[in-house]
Amino acid sequence: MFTQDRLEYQPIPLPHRHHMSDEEMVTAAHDFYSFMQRRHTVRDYSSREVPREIIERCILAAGTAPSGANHQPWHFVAISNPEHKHRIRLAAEEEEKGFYEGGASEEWLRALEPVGTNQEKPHLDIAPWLIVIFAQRYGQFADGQKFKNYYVPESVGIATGFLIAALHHAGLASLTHTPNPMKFLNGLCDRPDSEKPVMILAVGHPSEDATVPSVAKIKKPLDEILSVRE
Ligand code: IYR
Repeated sequence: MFTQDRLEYQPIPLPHRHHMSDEEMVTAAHDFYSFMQRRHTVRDYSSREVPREIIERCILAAGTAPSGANHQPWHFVAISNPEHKHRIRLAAEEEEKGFYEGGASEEWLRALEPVGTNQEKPHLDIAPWLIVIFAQRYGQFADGQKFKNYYVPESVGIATGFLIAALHHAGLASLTHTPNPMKFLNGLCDRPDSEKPVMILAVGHPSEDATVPSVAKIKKPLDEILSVRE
């Protein structure tokens, strides 16, 4: 919803079409699966810088995601400024301390054991970019008038998935980080209260000695995640 003027339904010819045989599509599906299998959630980053243009293009790719009524209820804040990143780290670690030292249930902490997380979040300093993702419950016209957004968590989830895949395609690693609670991000990112912080995506290149938890590579087999009725 970009304008207060009433937008009308106006069909246009489908702008792009695939022209692939079934064989080509099978190959493409296999190739994409292999490509996505090579994506790893990375917690250890090198200090190698990442040009802003790559981040901007990946955000544009995320912005192509489908959304409720095409309202695109998301906002991304990309931060490379070291002081700004450090402020986020300090605030996130403060929240995480509360989480790991009593806020989280025993069951939750047990679930996180094989992932190996704790309250230390050095990636928030070291990763060259932090992308903070906000969900907009309401949109706002230039004059301040509000309008409702629809299917907001679904829409932002899809856009975030696109973003993670776009970053991987561009040769970058990322980490979905969700400090608990996250409201401090509104203040630190200068975003209105009507927006809900969804996650911080740390983005960069893995360090030489980067590791991943072995459990992260155990993915459910097809027969567990798919039922087919033919
Ligand atoms: N926010 C905490 C805890 C955490 C929770 C889940 I669910 C994870 O998959 C990973 C971590 C942290 O970032 O450490």
